[in-house]
Amino acid sequence: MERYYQPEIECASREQIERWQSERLIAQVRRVWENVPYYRKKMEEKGVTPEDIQGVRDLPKLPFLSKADLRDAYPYGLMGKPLKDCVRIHSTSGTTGKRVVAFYTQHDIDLWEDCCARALTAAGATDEDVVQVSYGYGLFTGGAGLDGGSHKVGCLTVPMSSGNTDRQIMFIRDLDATILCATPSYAAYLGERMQELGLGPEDIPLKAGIFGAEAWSEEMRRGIERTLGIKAYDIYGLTELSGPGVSFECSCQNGMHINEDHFIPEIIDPDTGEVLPEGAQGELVITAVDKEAFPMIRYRTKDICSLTYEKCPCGRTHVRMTKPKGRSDDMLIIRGVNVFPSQIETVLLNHGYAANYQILVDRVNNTDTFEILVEMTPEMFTDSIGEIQQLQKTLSLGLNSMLGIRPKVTLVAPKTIARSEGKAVRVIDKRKI
Ligand code: DLL
Repeated sequence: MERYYQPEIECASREQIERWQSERLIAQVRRVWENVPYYRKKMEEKGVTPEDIQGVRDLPKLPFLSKADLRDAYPYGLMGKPLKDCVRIHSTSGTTGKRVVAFYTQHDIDLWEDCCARALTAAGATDEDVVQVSYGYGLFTGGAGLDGGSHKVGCLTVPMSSGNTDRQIMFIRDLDATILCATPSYAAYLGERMQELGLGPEDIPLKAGIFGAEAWSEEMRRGIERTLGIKAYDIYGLTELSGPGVSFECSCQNGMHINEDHFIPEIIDPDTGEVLPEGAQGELVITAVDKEAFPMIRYRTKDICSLTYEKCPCGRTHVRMTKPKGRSDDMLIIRGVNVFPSQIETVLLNHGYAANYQILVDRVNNTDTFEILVEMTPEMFTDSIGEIQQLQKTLSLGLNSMLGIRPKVTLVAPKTIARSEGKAVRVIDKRKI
């Protein structure tokens, strides 16, 4: 049995990690200065040259890159290598504006797969495992990333992609799949479908799942762990920074280790851009120090989280980030109150509902309307109007105490909210602001 564990990197001392980061940062800044006119101009505007960057501590001197820059420079303006050296593109699932298109050299693919292999290993994978990859394949990074990582670990890889849920369940059972990779909402749906088919956790051989690409709560984790009979691990990443595997959970399930030999994290105040101290919550900014084709420096992820350098019992020394509680741009401002979909999910799951809900926001007569459609589970289904009204009221009050604003809650029959095979669509905001 072989494991793809690299303790010399993953458990390196802080001094060693910073030495690697500094060396790689200095070289990356120089490469970008020479090869990416768009970023060089940004550096010139900020009055900084490669000579000013002598190590990680100089990172704050560099300008940020944001999604707006990616849009400005679309599609080729941020490339660090000529097209002939690139071997792949991937793209985001974003629905508004131009999609992000990211480029990869073979070296970039190797380091990305390395990150995904570490994530699988942290979830217990060895070359004896069968990994079913149920993230979408294609432009989305989920399928290709975990597939590549699974190959690196030496697992038998089942490239299922998403969809056709009954066939997914059949393959898990027939091929003895031990690890499932999917979005958490799709994993929850698989569990629901299994229950409908009369199957319990004892009927499937899965032992672990690697779920990410969208925010999910601890309550949702417990639900998936229960219905699938597995340990559910979080994995984080974004297309601009290769894809899944920027960070991943270890068996302690207490924050995601950022692959610090490849990525340097910072937390900033999203309004002022000021770098915040360890433990403070803010926007995650990542510098990719050895990506070649799409070299992101101080990229603003928009994801809100915090960092801890505290020792992790698993032995890995790479810094941990908390689960992103939502994106600063996913945050809804309703009647002036900041609302994150994840807060709503927590309340619903605490009240025994499944995470099938949709948030509807509109503006009528200059006032925001705020309604949440919540699916009843088959066990709690009732068609007594009195009972439904009582349940709606209880939920609405529960949400009010979490959010500081009271939504209208409408309970709907089981299975009426459309399921997604990829990322769930949680918010429908019809306001034209
Ligand atoms: O979602 C990459 C990915 C694929 C990650 C599979 C994990 C597993 P994008 O489509 O570019 O890439 O979306 C990136 O998704 O900025 C976060 O807002 C969100 N996101 C990704 N992972 C998590 C997570 C992929 N574990 C955007 N928790 C990011 C919360 C996540 N949000």
